[in-house]
Amino acid sequence: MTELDASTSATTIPENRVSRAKRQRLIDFDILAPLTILGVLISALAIVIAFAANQSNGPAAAAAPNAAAAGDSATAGGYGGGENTAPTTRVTEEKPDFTAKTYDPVTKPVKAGPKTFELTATEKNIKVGAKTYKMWTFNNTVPGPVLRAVVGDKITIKITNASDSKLPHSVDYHASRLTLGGGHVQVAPGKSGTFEFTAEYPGVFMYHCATAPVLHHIGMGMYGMLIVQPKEGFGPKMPEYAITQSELYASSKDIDENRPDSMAFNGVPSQYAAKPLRLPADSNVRMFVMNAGPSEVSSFHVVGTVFDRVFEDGNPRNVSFGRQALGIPASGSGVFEMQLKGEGQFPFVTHQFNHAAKGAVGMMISGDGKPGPGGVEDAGANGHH
Ligand SMILES: [Cu+2]
Repeated sequence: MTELDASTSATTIPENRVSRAKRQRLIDFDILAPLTILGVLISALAIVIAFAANQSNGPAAAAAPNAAAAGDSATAGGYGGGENTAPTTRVTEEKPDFTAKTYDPVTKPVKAGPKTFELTATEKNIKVGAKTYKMWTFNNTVPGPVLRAVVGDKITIKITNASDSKLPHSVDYHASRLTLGGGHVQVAPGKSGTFEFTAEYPGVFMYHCATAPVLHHIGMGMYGMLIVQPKEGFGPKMPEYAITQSELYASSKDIDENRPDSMAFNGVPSQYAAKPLRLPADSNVRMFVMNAGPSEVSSFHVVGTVFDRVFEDGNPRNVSFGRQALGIPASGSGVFEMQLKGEGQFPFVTHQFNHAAKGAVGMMISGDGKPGPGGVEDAGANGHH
């Protein structure tokens, strides 16, 4: 059983808070290298079937009639590839439209009831650290806003595509059981669309653009997190953070060939190493962690503690105890509860350290951050004392 103690939890997080209005950010990265391969295999199979049956249908029509009927321009609703739409070179000398600010990771429980979530797809030049990237976003942030609901809530999605966009965009909610996750609503520039679903399972769910090729739309920044609380809540009250890991790529070729130039928690590499999350001494913490990918795996770990409880994919029924790390596949997630004992420094990382070195690293500081008892002593001339 967990040893979490609600009495030691803090109700507020003193630093690093940004107003709720500024909490909307999105980076949409993609998930779909394996599906691209699958799409190729399915297409190849379809060609064989079509040939054998002497049909004149294209492979997509033979392999995925429902997707074709949905009117999407790409095979398998955009999940099987599609024409290259991402910029050949993303890192640009053009003037940025704005600089990515520190993404507020603080999230709080919500009450049950109908929810309406509005997302606006935009195409912007965003300065991230030293570079300016061409990005596609939800609500001008990467990741998009952290959304929160309760099991049983009726959720209405309104998706608008900015009038100065060049491409159609859309959104696929992994928490839904709709056709294409809602991606059947493809929205042209200057238009809006809507759909509804009911959240059936608790968890930490990805949403992302579902316009072909999905790999590029996620790789360009169109993704975010929807937390669905269990009706009874996740557990004792404590500070909560939402963290999304993702990859940043310098070109469409790098997206296709999986060569990230940097990695990030919440869109900006190393932002919480530069501005640590500060908590009182002995705080319990609950982290909602999702891996947006599009193509890499996260090995989430917090240095200096052990996870009391981990809910894989965010569902409390998928609980395990005393964990050091959780492998999080692209679009996977977890809820992590832990205690930051005493006062000290607690880095959070992907323990796949080539990615931590590229920016998937952050820091929590409890109390004054100074270490507790213990330290280095001089061993003396004879090597012991
Ligand atoms: Cu898109």
